[in-house]
Amino acid sequence: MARILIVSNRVAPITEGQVSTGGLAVGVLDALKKTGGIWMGWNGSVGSKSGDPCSQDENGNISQITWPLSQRDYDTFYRGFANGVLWPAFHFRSDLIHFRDEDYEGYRRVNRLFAEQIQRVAKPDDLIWIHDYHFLPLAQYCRELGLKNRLGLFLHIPFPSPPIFRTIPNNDALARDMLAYDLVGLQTAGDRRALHDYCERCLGASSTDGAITLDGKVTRTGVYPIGVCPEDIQHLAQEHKNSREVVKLKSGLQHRRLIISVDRLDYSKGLIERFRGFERLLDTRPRFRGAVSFVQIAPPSRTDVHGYRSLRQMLEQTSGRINARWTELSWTPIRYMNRSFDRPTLMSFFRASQVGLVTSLRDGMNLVAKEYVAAQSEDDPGVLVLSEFAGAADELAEGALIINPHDTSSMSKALQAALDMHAAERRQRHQTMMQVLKKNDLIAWRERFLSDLENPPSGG
Ligand code: ADQ
Repeated sequence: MARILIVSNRVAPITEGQVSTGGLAVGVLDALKKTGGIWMGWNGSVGSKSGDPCSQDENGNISQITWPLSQRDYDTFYRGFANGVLWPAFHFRSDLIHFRDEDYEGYRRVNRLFAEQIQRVAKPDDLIWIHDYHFLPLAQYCRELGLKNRLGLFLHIPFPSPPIFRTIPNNDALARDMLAYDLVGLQTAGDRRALHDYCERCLGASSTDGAITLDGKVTRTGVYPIGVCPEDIQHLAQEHKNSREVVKLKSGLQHRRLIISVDRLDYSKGLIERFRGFERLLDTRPRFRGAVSFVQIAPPSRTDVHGYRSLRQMLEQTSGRINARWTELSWTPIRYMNRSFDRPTLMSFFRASQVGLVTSLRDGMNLVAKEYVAAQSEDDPGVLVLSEFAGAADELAEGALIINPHDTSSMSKALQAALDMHAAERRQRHQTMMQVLKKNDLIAWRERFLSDLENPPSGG
């Protein structure tokens, strides 16, 4: 197979074979570990000049090439356009769009810089796999520099419906540039349909199931739901089930049942709705008072981006209010922690809990849902309560209890059903979901994408 060159905005440092929080970093690292290759992008620091100094670190079979961003590029490209315009719009929150011309110019400038960095490293046969919404126009800049490599984009987040995509200033230029990729991969069939619809209706492109054609150029599209490595997770969770952190968690619970949620602190994850759903459970079903604890782990992210700070305040207020209302001398209903845990600890927390609660208002996939299922014991598994608006619901609908996170009373009913569910039904549902996770694991995701990128259909 050709050498693989992966480009993502942030290249996370690898310590002891792991990267920090974030679905993309976890997915990319696990995918690269098996094949080896180059991983290029921002090193997370803000320097005086973007792209300089460029450093290279070797980590087993993975070579990481990284550079800083200037303050101006960080403010405009990262904070401004990528996370202040594209992230909210792609999560159907046009109301949170904060557009400024200089941010859009910064977004384009940084995409051009990334194209130059790729040009310096790429060999003619490399497969270039670019990740996420930070780089919608990157292939176009690579082509302008004369790169002939096959270029693929995987979008980790949803693609919004056409009326919402149209709220993004310069949406037509962005979508045209996206079509410079050879392959655009999406998480779900719905995301792909939305991209095709937009290109047909707003750009006048023609489209078939697997391709979009504009001005004679054909761009393939495909659905590649990102997966996890279920055996690795099972193993981690099992191995650490009596770790110091788990013992501490359990001793704090004093044999109470546990509902767990883990997310980056982001408005797309439906955290407020979730707190309200749990509150409704306590309100309407008194037998759970004092008998169930809810642990929410949510490390802050993008604290300097518009909207995130106020969300954090709202969450503190809501959890504080609920706790003030229900706490007893020996029981605190919500334990809300703004911190991250290492992967083995997190997986063993999943295994120690009876319910995994995922309430995204929009989510490309949601790896936490899949990790929760993979971490369970086969004999006595917990139940996944999952939002219909997470991409994972397409695959896990048969085994999870599916909810609409805006419907507080149905969320509390689902929580009750999960907490009361008999072992036989839990095992049945768990088995169903494990079959899907094993079939569509992270390796399958990587191989399907790279094979489609490397082998265009005849004539493509
Ligand atoms: P995210 O929005 O980051 O990912 P998600 O898919 O849930 O969301 O991935 C988060 C990852 O970070 C998981 O692997 C989780 O275990 C880890 N994590 C979260 N909180 C943590 C904590 N407190 N401590 C340690 N680890 C933590 C984006 C898209 C998703 C898509 C992924 C992958 O928004 O929709 O599923 O990319 O494509």
